Amino acid sequence: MHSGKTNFIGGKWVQAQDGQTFESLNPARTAEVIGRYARSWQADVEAAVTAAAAAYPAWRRIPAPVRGATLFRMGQLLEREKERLARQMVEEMGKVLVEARGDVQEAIDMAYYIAAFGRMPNGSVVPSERAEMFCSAQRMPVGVVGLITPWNFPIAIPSWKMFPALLAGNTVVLKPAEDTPGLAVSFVELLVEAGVPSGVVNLVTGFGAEAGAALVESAGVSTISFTGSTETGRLIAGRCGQLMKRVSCELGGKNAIVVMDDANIELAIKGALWSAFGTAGQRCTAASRLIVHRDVKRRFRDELVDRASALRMGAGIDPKAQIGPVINRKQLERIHRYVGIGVAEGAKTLTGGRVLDEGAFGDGCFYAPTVLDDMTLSMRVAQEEIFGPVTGIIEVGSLEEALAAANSTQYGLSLSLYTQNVTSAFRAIQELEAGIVYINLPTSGAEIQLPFGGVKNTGNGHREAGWMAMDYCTEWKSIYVNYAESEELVRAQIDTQVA
Ligand code: UN1
Repeated sequence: MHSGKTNFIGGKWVQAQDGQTFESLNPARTAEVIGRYARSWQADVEAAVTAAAAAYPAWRRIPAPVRGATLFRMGQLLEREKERLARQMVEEMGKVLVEARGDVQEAIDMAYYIAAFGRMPNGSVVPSERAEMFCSAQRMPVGVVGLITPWNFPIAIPSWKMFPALLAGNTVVLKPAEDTPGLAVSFVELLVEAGVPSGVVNLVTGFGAEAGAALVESAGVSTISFTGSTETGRLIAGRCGQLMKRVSCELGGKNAIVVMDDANIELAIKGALWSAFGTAGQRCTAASRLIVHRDVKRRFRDELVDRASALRMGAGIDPKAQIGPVINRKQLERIHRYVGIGVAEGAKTLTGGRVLDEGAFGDGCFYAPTVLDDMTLSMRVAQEEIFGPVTGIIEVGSLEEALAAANSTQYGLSLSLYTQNVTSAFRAIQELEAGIVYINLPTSGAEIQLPFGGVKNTGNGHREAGWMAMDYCTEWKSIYVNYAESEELVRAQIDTQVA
Protein backbone atom coordinates (compact mmCIF):
# COMPACT_ATOMS: atom_id res chain seq x y z
CA MET A 1 0.00 0.00 0.00
CA HIS A 2 1.29 3.45 -0.88
CA SER A 3 1.58 5.74 2.09
CA GLY A 4 1.87 9.26 0.80
CA LYS A 5 5.32 9.42 -0.82
CA THR A 6 3.81 9.39 -4.26
CA ASN A 7 4.87 12.56 -6.01
CA PHE A 8 7.77 11.95 -8.37
CA ILE A 9 9.78 15.12 -8.81
CA GLY A 10 13.23 15.42 -10.36
CA GLY A 11 13.77 11.66 -10.10
CA LYS A 12 12.74 11.30 -6.44
CA TRP A 13 9.62 9.96 -4.74
CA VAL A 14 8.48 12.59 -2.28
CA GLN A 15 5.54 13.60 -0.10
CA ALA A 16 3.50 16.70 -0.64
CA GLN A 17 5.43 19.62 0.85
CA ASP A 18 2.89 20.12 3.62
CA GLY A 19 2.54 16.36 4.17
CA GLN A 20 -1.16 16.19 3.23
CA THR A 21 -2.54 13.00 1.76
CA PHE A 22 -5.80 11.61 0.40
CA GLU A 23 -7.17 8.08 0.06
CA SER A 24 -7.90 6.01 -2.99
CA LEU A 25 -10.77 3.54 -2.53
CA ASN A 26 -11.84 0.33 -4.22
CA PRO A 27 -15.15 1.13 -5.98
CA ALA A 28 -16.34 -2.46 -5.53
CA ARG A 29 -15.81 -2.20 -1.73
CA THR A 30 -15.51 1.41 -0.73
CA ALA A 31 -14.48 0.52 2.82
CA GLU A 32 -11.22 -0.80 1.37
CA VAL A 33 -8.56 1.89 1.20
CA ILE A 34 -6.06 1.08 -1.52
CA GLY A 35 -3.47 3.63 -0.54
CA ARG A 36 -2.73 7.14 0.66
CA TYR A 37 -1.39 9.56 -1.90
CA ALA A 38 0.23 12.97 -1.77
CA ARG A 39 -2.32 15.78 -1.85
CA SER A 40 -0.43 18.31 -3.94
CA TRP A 41 -0.84 22.05 -4.08
CA GLN A 42 0.82 24.82 -6.00
CA ALA A 43 4.22 24.48 -4.28
CA ASP A 44 4.40 20.79 -5.26
CA VAL A 45 3.35 21.53 -8.82
CA GLU A 46 5.92 24.33 -9.11
CA ALA A 47 8.66 21.98 -7.86
CA ALA A 48 7.63 19.45 -10.52
CA VAL A 49 7.53 22.08 -13.27
CA THR A 50 10.96 23.39 -12.22
CA ALA A 51 12.37 19.84 -12.39
CA ALA A 52 10.81 19.31 -15.81
CA ALA A 53 12.17 22.62 -17.10
CA ALA A 54 15.66 21.74 -15.81
CA ALA A 55 15.60 18.36 -17.56
CA TYR A 56 14.30 19.75 -20.86
CA PRO A 57 17.50 21.06 -22.54
CA ALA A 58 19.32 17.72 -22.23
CA TRP A 59 16.29 15.57 -23.15
CA ARG A 60 15.48 17.52 -26.30
CA ARG A 61 19.09 17.13 -27.48
CA ILE A 62 19.00 13.34 -27.18
CA PRO A 63 18.53 11.91 -30.69
CA ALA A 64 14.89 11.05 -31.39
CA PRO A 65 15.69 7.37 -32.17
CA VAL A 66 17.22 7.09 -28.69
CA ARG A 67 14.13 8.64 -27.09
CA GLY A 68 12.10 6.19 -29.17
CA ALA A 69 14.16 3.29 -27.84
CA THR A 70 13.24 4.33 -24.30
CA LEU A 71 9.57 4.21 -25.25
CA PHE A 72 10.11 0.81 -26.88
CA ARG A 73 11.49 -0.46 -23.56
CA MET A 74 8.44 1.05 -21.87
CA GLY A 75 6.28 -1.03 -24.22
CA GLN A 76 8.18 -4.16 -23.22
CA LEU A 77 7.79 -3.34 -19.51
CA LEU A 78 4.07 -2.70 -19.92
CA GLU A 79 3.81 -6.11 -21.61
CA ARG A 80 5.74 -7.74 -18.77
CA GLU A 81 3.54 -6.04 -16.17
CA LYS A 82 0.25 -6.22 -18.09
CA GLU A 83 -1.45 -8.66 -15.73
CA ARG A 84 -0.30 -6.89 -12.56
CA LEU A 85 -1.40 -3.50 -13.87
CA ALA A 86 -4.74 -4.91 -15.04
CA ARG A 87 -5.42 -6.37 -11.59
CA GLN A 88 -4.42 -3.13 -9.93
CA MET A 89 -6.80 -1.32 -12.29
CA VAL A 90 -9.68 -3.61 -11.37
CA GLU A 91 -9.04 -2.81 -7.73
CA GLU A 92 -8.60 0.92 -8.05
CA MET A 93 -10.92 1.83 -10.93
CA GLY A 94 -13.41 -1.04 -10.99
CA LYS A 95 -13.54 -2.12 -14.64
CA VAL A 96 -13.71 -5.87 -15.26
CA LEU A 97 -10.44 -7.73 -15.76
CA VAL A 98 -10.70 -8.34 -19.52
CA GLU A 99 -11.33 -4.64 -20.08
CA ALA A 100 -8.50 -3.68 -17.74
CA ARG A 101 -6.16 -5.83 -19.82
CA GLY A 102 -7.42 -3.97 -22.91
CA ASP A 103 -6.63 -0.64 -21.26
CA VAL A 104 -3.02 -1.71 -20.65
CA GLN A 105 -2.85 -3.13 -24.18
CA GLU A 106 -3.72 0.30 -25.62
CA ALA A 107 -0.70 1.69 -23.78
CA ILE A 108 1.52 -1.13 -25.09
CA ASP A 109 0.34 -0.49 -28.64
CA MET A 110 0.90 3.23 -28.23
CA ALA A 111 4.42 2.74 -26.85
CA TYR A 112 5.53 0.66 -29.85
CA TYR A 113 3.73 2.88 -32.34
CA ILE A 114 5.22 6.11 -31.01
CA ALA A 115 8.67 4.53 -30.48
CA ALA A 116 8.88 4.05 -34.25
CA PHE A 117 8.27 7.77 -34.82
CA GLY A 118 11.80 8.28 -33.50
CA ARG A 119 13.03 7.13 -36.90
CA MET A 120 10.28 8.65 -39.03
CA PRO A 121 10.54 11.90 -41.04
CA ASN A 122 10.23 14.91 -38.77
CA GLY A 123 9.44 17.55 -41.33
CA SER A 124 9.59 18.47 -45.00
CA VAL A 125 12.00 19.93 -47.48
CA VAL A 126 10.21 22.58 -49.52
CA PRO A 127 11.26 24.27 -52.79
CA SER A 128 12.34 27.91 -52.61
CA GLU A 129 11.48 30.59 -55.13
CA ARG A 130 15.10 31.73 -54.79
CA ALA A 131 18.06 29.92 -56.34
CA GLU A 132 20.56 28.15 -54.09
CA MET A 133 18.26 28.31 -51.12
CA PHE A 134 17.42 25.35 -48.89
CA CYS A 135 13.98 25.52 -47.25
CA SER A 136 12.55 23.08 -44.77
CA ALA A 137 10.09 22.91 -41.91
CA GLN A 138 10.76 20.82 -38.86
CA ARG A 139 8.80 19.84 -35.75
CA MET A 140 10.25 21.18 -32.51
CA PRO A 141 9.33 20.36 -28.91
CA VAL A 142 7.48 22.99 -26.90
CA GLY A 143 9.08 22.57 -23.47
CA VAL A 144 7.18 21.42 -20.40
CA VAL A 145 3.85 19.75 -21.10
CA GLY A 146 1.22 19.40 -18.35
CA LEU A 147 -1.04 16.33 -18.57
CA ILE A 148 -4.34 16.17 -16.70
CA THR A 149 -5.83 12.72 -17.12
CA PRO A 150 -9.11 10.99 -16.16
CA TRP A 151 -9.78 7.82 -14.19
CA ASN A 152 -11.69 5.84 -16.81
CA PHE A 153 -8.62 4.79 -18.85
CA PRO A 154 -5.99 5.20 -16.16
CA ILE A 155 -3.10 3.62 -18.09
CA ALA A 156 -4.15 4.13 -21.73
CA ILE A 157 -4.87 7.87 -21.61
CA PRO A 158 -1.65 8.91 -19.84
CA SER A 159 0.21 6.88 -22.47
CA TRP A 160 -1.58 8.58 -25.40
CA LYS A 161 -0.63 11.95 -24.06
CA MET A 162 2.80 11.24 -22.63
CA PHE A 163 4.52 9.05 -25.23
CA PRO A 164 4.13 11.52 -28.12
CA ALA A 165 5.23 14.38 -25.85
CA LEU A 166 8.37 12.51 -24.76
CA LEU A 167 9.24 11.31 -28.26
CA ALA A 168 9.04 14.89 -29.49
CA GLY A 169 11.61 15.96 -26.87
CA ASN A 170 9.33 17.57 -24.29
CA THR A 171 9.41 16.93 -20.58
CA VAL A 172 6.16 16.36 -18.70
CA VAL A 173 4.26 16.79 -15.45
CA LEU A 174 1.39 14.32 -15.01
CA LYS A 175 -1.58 15.10 -12.74
CA PRO A 176 -3.76 11.97 -12.77
CA ALA A 177 -7.37 11.83 -11.57
CA GLU A 178 -7.76 11.65 -7.80
CA ASP A 179 -9.63 8.35 -8.18
CA THR A 180 -6.69 6.51 -9.74
CA PRO A 181 -3.40 7.83 -8.32
CA GLY A 182 -2.01 4.35 -7.62
CA LEU A 183 -2.06 3.40 -11.30
CA ALA A 184 -0.23 6.61 -12.19
CA VAL A 185 2.46 5.72 -9.64
CA SER A 186 2.86 2.27 -11.24
CA PHE A 187 3.00 3.82 -14.72
CA VAL A 188 5.73 6.25 -13.70
CA GLU A 189 7.71 3.50 -11.92
CA LEU A 190 7.85 1.63 -15.23
CA LEU A 191 8.99 4.75 -17.09
CA VAL A 192 11.85 5.05 -14.60
CA GLU A 193 12.76 1.40 -15.17
CA ALA A 194 12.62 2.01 -18.94
CA GLY A 195 15.39 4.58 -18.45
CA VAL A 196 13.63 7.94 -18.63
CA PRO A 197 16.17 10.38 -17.09
CA SER A 198 15.42 12.26 -13.87
CA GLY A 199 13.12 15.23 -14.29
CA VAL A 200 11.84 14.18 -17.73
CA VAL A 201 8.65 12.67 -16.26
CA ASN A 202 7.22 14.12 -13.06
CA LEU A 203 4.09 13.11 -11.18
CA VAL A 204 1.92 15.18 -8.84
CA THR A 205 -1.10 13.42 -7.34
CA GLY A 206 -4.09 15.31 -6.00
CA PHE A 207 -7.24 17.15 -6.96
CA GLY A 208 -8.14 19.16 -10.04
CA ALA A 209 -9.01 22.40 -8.29
CA GLU A 210 -5.71 22.28 -6.38
CA ALA A 211 -2.95 20.52 -8.33
CA GLY A 212 -4.61 20.59 -11.76
CA ALA A 213 -5.37 24.30 -11.63
CA ALA A 214 -1.81 25.04 -10.46
CA LEU A 215 -0.45 23.14 -13.45
CA VAL A 216 -2.61 25.17 -15.84
CA GLU A 217 -1.50 28.41 -14.19
CA SER A 218 2.22 27.59 -13.96
CA ALA A 219 4.32 29.96 -16.06
CA GLY A 220 6.78 27.15 -16.79
CA VAL A 221 4.20 25.00 -18.58
CA SER A 222 3.80 25.76 -22.27
CA THR A 223 1.14 23.22 -23.17
CA ILE A 224 -1.74 21.49 -21.43
CA SER A 225 -3.46 18.31 -22.51
CA PHE A 226 -6.69 17.52 -20.69
CA THR A 227 -9.27 14.74 -20.91
CA GLY A 228 -12.45 15.16 -18.87
CA SER A 229 -15.76 16.97 -18.83
CA THR A 230 -16.69 19.78 -21.21
CA GLU A 231 -17.40 21.99 -18.19
CA THR A 232 -13.83 21.65 -16.86
CA GLY A 233 -12.37 21.76 -20.36
CA ARG A 234 -14.03 25.11 -20.93
CA LEU A 235 -12.38 26.52 -17.80
CA ILE A 236 -8.97 25.11 -18.69
CA ALA A 237 -9.11 26.21 -22.33
CA GLY A 238 -10.28 29.65 -21.24
CA ARG A 239 -7.35 30.11 -18.89
CA CYS A 240 -4.90 28.72 -21.42
CA GLY A 241 -6.26 31.19 -23.96
CA GLN A 242 -5.56 34.09 -21.63
CA LEU A 243 -2.12 32.73 -20.75
CA MET A 244 -1.36 32.05 -24.44
CA LYS A 245 -0.69 28.36 -23.83
CA ARG A 246 -1.30 25.55 -26.23
CA VAL A 247 -4.18 23.40 -24.99
CA SER A 248 -5.62 20.15 -26.25
CA CYS A 249 -8.98 19.05 -24.80
CA GLU A 250 -10.76 15.71 -25.14
CA LEU A 251 -14.17 16.30 -23.59
CA GLY A 252 -17.68 14.93 -23.25
CA GLY A 253 -19.72 12.78 -25.58
CA LYS A 254 -23.35 11.85 -26.15
CA ASN A 255 -22.65 9.14 -28.65
CA ALA A 256 -25.36 7.33 -30.54
CA ILE A 257 -25.89 4.10 -32.38
CA VAL A 258 -28.34 4.31 -35.28
CA VAL A 259 -30.11 1.06 -36.15
CA MET A 260 -31.80 1.16 -39.56
CA ASP A 261 -34.61 -1.15 -40.68
CA ASP A 262 -32.17 -3.01 -42.94
CA ALA A 263 -29.59 -3.58 -40.19
CA ASN A 264 -28.32 -6.93 -39.02
CA ILE A 265 -30.26 -6.69 -35.74
CA GLU A 266 -28.30 -9.34 -33.87
CA LEU A 267 -25.05 -7.51 -34.61
CA ALA A 268 -26.62 -4.19 -33.63
CA ILE A 269 -27.87 -5.55 -30.30
CA LYS A 270 -24.42 -6.89 -29.43
CA GLY A 271 -22.88 -3.54 -30.37
CA ALA A 272 -25.42 -1.59 -28.32
CA LEU A 273 -24.88 -3.76 -25.25
CA TRP A 274 -21.13 -3.34 -25.46
CA SER A 275 -21.16 0.41 -26.12
CA ALA A 276 -23.84 1.22 -23.55
CA PHE A 277 -22.74 -0.99 -20.68
CA GLY A 278 -19.06 -1.85 -21.25
CA THR A 279 -16.91 -0.15 -18.59
CA ALA A 280 -20.28 0.50 -16.87
CA GLY A 281 -20.90 3.20 -19.49
CA GLN A 282 -17.90 5.18 -18.29
CA ARG A 283 -16.23 5.76 -21.63
CA CYS A 284 -16.26 9.01 -23.54
CA THR A 285 -17.23 6.74 -26.44
CA ALA A 286 -20.17 5.06 -24.63
CA ALA A 287 -23.47 4.91 -26.55
CA SER A 288 -25.99 6.67 -24.36
CA ARG A 289 -28.51 7.03 -27.21
CA LEU A 290 -29.93 4.29 -29.44
CA ILE A 291 -31.67 5.78 -32.47
CA VAL A 292 -33.82 3.01 -33.88
CA HIS A 293 -35.99 2.76 -37.00
CA ARG A 294 -39.60 2.19 -36.01
CA ASP A 295 -39.94 -0.95 -38.16
CA VAL A 296 -37.33 -2.82 -36.13
CA LYS A 297 -37.74 -1.05 -32.82
CA ARG A 298 -39.88 -3.62 -31.04
CA ARG A 299 -37.58 -6.53 -31.85
CA PHE A 300 -34.42 -4.56 -31.08
CA ARG A 301 -35.80 -3.14 -27.84
CA ASP A 302 -37.24 -6.35 -26.42
CA GLU A 303 -34.11 -8.36 -27.14
CA LEU A 304 -31.84 -5.59 -25.82
CA VAL A 305 -33.81 -5.28 -22.58
CA ASP A 306 -33.76 -9.06 -22.03
CA ARG A 307 -30.03 -9.21 -22.45
CA ALA A 308 -29.31 -6.01 -20.50
CA SER A 309 -31.23 -7.32 -17.51
CA ALA A 310 -29.31 -10.61 -17.72
CA LEU A 311 -25.88 -8.93 -17.61
CA ARG A 312 -23.94 -10.20 -14.62
CA MET A 313 -22.84 -7.49 -12.24
CA GLY A 314 -19.97 -7.94 -9.84
CA ALA A 315 -16.55 -6.87 -8.68
CA GLY A 316 -14.30 -6.69 -11.72
CA ILE A 317 -12.00 -9.37 -10.37
CA ASP A 318 -14.82 -11.95 -10.52
CA PRO A 319 -14.32 -13.72 -13.88
CA LYS A 320 -18.10 -14.10 -14.24
CA ALA A 321 -18.80 -10.39 -13.82
CA GLN A 322 -19.63 -8.55 -17.05
CA ILE A 323 -20.28 -5.14 -15.51
CA GLY A 324 -18.29 -3.74 -12.60
CA PRO A 325 -19.01 -0.86 -10.26
CA VAL A 326 -18.99 2.80 -11.22
CA ILE A 327 -16.10 4.87 -9.96
CA ASN A 328 -17.39 6.35 -6.68
CA ARG A 329 -20.51 7.11 -4.62
CA LYS A 330 -20.82 10.65 -5.89
CA GLN A 331 -20.97 9.38 -9.46
CA LEU A 332 -23.41 6.62 -8.45
CA GLU A 333 -25.78 9.20 -7.03
CA ARG A 334 -25.38 11.45 -10.05
CA ILE A 335 -26.28 8.61 -12.42
CA HIS A 336 -29.36 7.77 -10.39
CA ARG A 337 -30.40 11.42 -10.31
CA TYR A 338 -30.18 11.54 -14.10
CA VAL A 339 -32.44 8.52 -14.50
CA GLY A 340 -34.94 10.28 -12.24
CA ILE A 341 -34.74 13.38 -14.43
CA GLY A 342 -35.40 11.23 -17.51
CA VAL A 343 -38.44 9.60 -15.95
CA ALA A 344 -39.78 12.97 -14.86
CA GLU A 345 -39.35 14.15 -18.45
CA GLY A 346 -41.45 11.25 -19.72
CA ALA A 347 -38.96 8.48 -20.50
CA LYS A 348 -39.86 4.94 -19.38
CA THR A 349 -37.42 2.69 -17.53
CA LEU A 350 -37.53 -0.72 -19.23
CA THR A 351 -34.83 -2.26 -17.06
CA GLY A 352 -32.43 -1.05 -14.37
CA GLY A 353 -32.94 2.42 -12.98
CA ARG A 354 -31.68 1.50 -9.54
CA VAL A 355 -28.67 1.36 -7.28
CA LEU A 356 -27.83 -2.22 -6.33
CA ASP A 357 -27.70 -2.45 -2.57
CA GLU A 358 -28.46 -6.08 -1.80
CA GLY A 359 -25.70 -8.15 -0.13
CA ALA A 360 -22.14 -7.38 -1.18
CA PHE A 361 -23.34 -4.90 -3.82
CA GLY A 362 -24.20 -2.54 -1.00
CA ASP A 363 -20.48 -2.26 -0.13
CA GLY A 364 -19.67 -0.87 -3.57
CA CYS A 365 -20.94 1.50 -6.24
CA PHE A 366 -23.08 -0.69 -8.47
CA TYR A 367 -25.76 0.63 -10.80
CA ALA A 368 -28.05 -1.70 -12.73
CA PRO A 369 -27.72 -1.47 -16.54
CA THR A 370 -30.55 0.83 -17.54
CA VAL A 371 -32.55 1.14 -20.76
CA LEU A 372 -34.94 4.06 -21.14
CA ASP A 373 -37.66 4.03 -23.78
CA ASP A 374 -39.51 6.92 -25.41
CA MET A 375 -36.52 9.20 -25.18
CA THR A 376 -37.00 12.40 -27.18
CA LEU A 377 -34.36 14.81 -28.41
CA SER A 378 -35.29 17.65 -26.09
CA MET A 379 -34.91 15.62 -22.89
CA ARG A 380 -31.90 16.36 -20.71
CA VAL A 381 -31.09 12.63 -20.68
CA ALA A 382 -30.83 12.81 -24.48
CA GLN A 383 -28.52 15.82 -24.38
CA GLU A 384 -26.28 15.61 -21.32
CA GLU A 385 -23.46 13.18 -20.66
CA ILE A 386 -24.37 10.80 -17.81
CA PHE A 387 -21.20 8.66 -17.79
CA GLY A 388 -22.84 5.55 -16.40
CA PRO A 389 -24.64 2.39 -17.57
CA VAL A 390 -27.67 4.26 -18.90
CA THR A 391 -28.90 4.37 -22.47
CA GLY A 392 -32.15 5.44 -24.09
CA ILE A 393 -34.09 4.58 -27.22
CA ILE A 394 -35.14 7.29 -29.67
CA GLU A 395 -37.54 6.18 -32.42
CA VAL A 396 -37.13 7.47 -35.99
CA GLY A 397 -38.79 6.80 -39.34
CA SER A 398 -36.07 7.47 -41.94
CA LEU A 399 -32.35 7.77 -42.49
CA GLU A 400 -32.60 11.57 -42.69
CA GLU A 401 -34.43 11.72 -39.38
CA ALA A 402 -31.91 9.31 -37.84
CA LEU A 403 -28.89 11.34 -38.94
CA ALA A 404 -30.47 14.58 -37.75
CA ALA A 405 -31.21 12.96 -34.38
CA ALA A 406 -27.66 11.65 -34.10
CA ASN A 407 -26.31 15.15 -34.80
CA SER A 408 -28.68 16.87 -32.39
CA THR A 409 -26.39 17.34 -29.38
CA GLN A 410 -23.57 19.74 -28.52
CA TYR A 411 -21.13 16.80 -28.69
CA GLY A 412 -19.46 14.96 -31.56
CA LEU A 413 -17.11 12.17 -30.55
CA SER A 414 -18.34 8.83 -31.84
CA LEU A 415 -21.42 7.95 -33.91
CA SER A 416 -22.35 4.63 -35.44
CA LEU A 417 -24.81 3.34 -38.02
CA TYR A 418 -25.99 -0.22 -38.51
CA THR A 419 -27.22 -0.85 -42.05
CA GLN A 420 -26.67 -3.27 -44.90
CA ASN A 421 -27.28 -0.56 -47.47
CA VAL A 422 -24.10 0.89 -48.92
CA THR A 423 -25.77 4.18 -49.88
CA SER A 424 -27.04 4.72 -46.33
CA ALA A 425 -23.60 3.86 -44.97
CA PHE A 426 -21.76 6.38 -47.13
CA ARG A 427 -24.39 9.05 -46.59
CA ALA A 428 -23.90 8.61 -42.84
CA ILE A 429 -20.12 8.79 -43.21
CA GLN A 430 -20.57 12.16 -44.94
CA GLU A 431 -23.30 13.60 -42.72
CA LEU A 432 -22.55 12.48 -39.17
CA GLU A 433 -20.98 15.24 -37.09
CA ALA A 434 -18.37 13.30 -35.18
CA GLY A 435 -14.64 12.76 -34.96
CA ILE A 436 -15.18 9.01 -35.26
CA VAL A 437 -17.82 7.26 -37.39
CA TYR A 438 -18.47 3.55 -37.28
CA ILE A 439 -20.51 1.45 -39.70
CA ASN A 440 -21.82 -1.86 -38.31
CA LEU A 441 -19.66 -1.42 -35.23
CA PRO A 442 -20.25 -0.10 -31.72
CA THR A 443 -19.25 3.45 -30.74
CA SER A 444 -16.36 2.16 -28.59
CA GLY A 445 -13.32 0.43 -29.96
CA ALA A 446 -10.94 3.01 -31.35
CA GLU A 447 -7.51 1.73 -32.41
CA ILE A 448 -4.41 3.76 -31.56
CA GLN A 449 -3.11 4.26 -35.10
CA LEU A 450 -6.12 6.39 -36.06
CA PRO A 451 -6.80 9.90 -34.79
CA PHE A 452 -8.97 10.03 -31.67
CA GLY A 453 -11.08 13.04 -30.74
CA GLY A 454 -14.28 14.86 -31.47
CA VAL A 455 -15.92 17.86 -33.10
CA LYS A 456 -18.25 20.49 -31.60
CA ASN A 457 -18.05 20.71 -27.80
CA THR A 458 -16.21 17.40 -27.52
CA GLY A 459 -12.92 19.13 -28.11
CA ASN A 460 -11.03 22.16 -29.30
CA GLY A 461 -9.78 20.94 -32.63
CA HIS A 462 -7.03 18.55 -31.61
CA ARG A 463 -6.65 14.81 -32.01
CA GLU A 464 -4.83 12.25 -29.96
CA ALA A 465 -3.18 9.09 -31.30
CA GLY A 466 -2.73 8.42 -35.01
CA TRP A 467 0.01 9.91 -37.13
CA MET A 468 -0.81 13.39 -35.80
CA ALA A 469 -0.24 12.38 -32.17
CA MET A 470 2.64 14.84 -31.93
CA ASP A 471 0.73 17.86 -33.27
CA TYR A 472 -0.47 18.98 -29.85
CA CYS A 473 2.99 19.10 -28.32
CA THR A 474 5.18 20.40 -31.13
CA GLU A 475 5.68 23.66 -32.99
CA TRP A 476 6.83 23.96 -36.57
CA LYS A 477 10.08 25.73 -37.27
CA SER A 478 10.67 26.96 -40.83
CA ILE A 479 14.31 27.02 -41.88
CA TYR A 480 15.87 29.02 -44.77
CA VAL A 481 19.53 28.48 -45.69
CA ASN A 482 21.18 30.59 -48.39
CA TYR A 483 24.06 28.61 -49.88
CA ALA A 484 24.76 30.92 -52.84
CA GLU A 485 28.24 32.37 -53.17
CA SER A 486 26.81 35.62 -54.54
CA GLU A 487 26.99 38.88 -52.57
CA GLU A 488 23.59 39.91 -53.85
CA LEU A 489 20.61 40.21 -51.51
CA VAL A 490 17.68 38.44 -53.14
CA ARG A 491 14.38 39.52 -51.58
CA ALA A 492 11.44 37.13 -51.62
CA GLN A 493 8.40 38.32 -53.60
CA ILE A 494 10.28 41.46 -54.72
CA ASP A 495 13.34 40.27 -56.60
CA THR A 496 11.85 36.87 -57.35
CA GLN A 497 8.37 37.44 -58.63
CA VAL A 498 7.86 34.17 -60.48
CA ALA A 499 4.18 34.25 -61.40
C1 UN1 B 1 -12.24 7.16 -23.41
O1 UN1 B 1 -13.34 6.73 -23.10
O2 UN1 B 1 -11.81 8.20 -22.88
O3 UN1 B 1 -12.67 3.53 -28.25
C2 UN1 B 1 -11.33 6.50 -24.36
C3 UN1 B 1 -12.65 3.32 -27.04
C4 UN1 B 1 -11.32 3.22 -26.34
C5 UN1 B 1 -10.88 4.56 -25.84
C6 UN1 B 1 -11.90 5.26 -24.99
N1 UN1 B 1 -10.34 2.69 -27.23
O4 UN1 B 1 -13.66 3.21 -26.36
